[in-house]
Amino acid sequence: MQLFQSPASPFVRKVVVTLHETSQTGDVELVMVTTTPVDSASEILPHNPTGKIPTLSRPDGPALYDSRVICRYLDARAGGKLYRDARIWDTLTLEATGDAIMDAAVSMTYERRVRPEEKQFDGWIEAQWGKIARSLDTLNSRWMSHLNGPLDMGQISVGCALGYLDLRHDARGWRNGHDALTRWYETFAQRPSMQATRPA
Ligand SMILES: N[C@@H](CCC(=O)N[C@@H](CS)C(=O)NCC(=O)O)C(=O)O
Repeated sequence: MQLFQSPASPFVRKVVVTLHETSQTGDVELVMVTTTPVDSASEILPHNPTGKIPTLSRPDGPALYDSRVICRYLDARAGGKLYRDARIWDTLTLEATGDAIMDAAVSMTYERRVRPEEKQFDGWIEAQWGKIARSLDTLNSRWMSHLNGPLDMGQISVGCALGYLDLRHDARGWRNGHDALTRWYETFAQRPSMQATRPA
């Protein structure tokens, strides 16, 4: 299988962390691409019409996208320990929360890096940060018991989202007012899967 990827993408990191956590790194070749909302990588388009990463091509069926589909596929392929039936709705909602932080944070990055300066919209960027700030409050106040439980895809998504905030939006200081989440992330970020996928 081939994973179209770029190491700075938090959505890609979810997938690669999942490969590590399920001992499948040897089954997937990582193919580096550069793709943006206004310039899709041509290598991806035959597999994924949206041009987005991560995209996983596989020999026995159509390519898979987006990260939620790929992670669930890889987990099922490895025996299914990251989406446990007993708490599936919580796991999926936590994964969606991590993904929503990534969506907003990646959008903020694109606004500054891809959109021409004269068209950039500060109010829109602040509204994206508002989504992130509210999500951080919710994680810190309602989700710590789940985050501190057995490893699942919700935790992986939140861990990758927080890692991306450090990478691209460090100046926002996401840790302020989120002590429990900060403590959890300090430990989670030490996992070998997270250490092996740290963006440069
Ligand atoms: N919902 C998608 C989001 C993927 C995504 O937005 N990836 C970004 C890179 S971080 C991308 O490919 N951007 C190019 C584009 O928007 O066309 C997922 O979970 O995989």
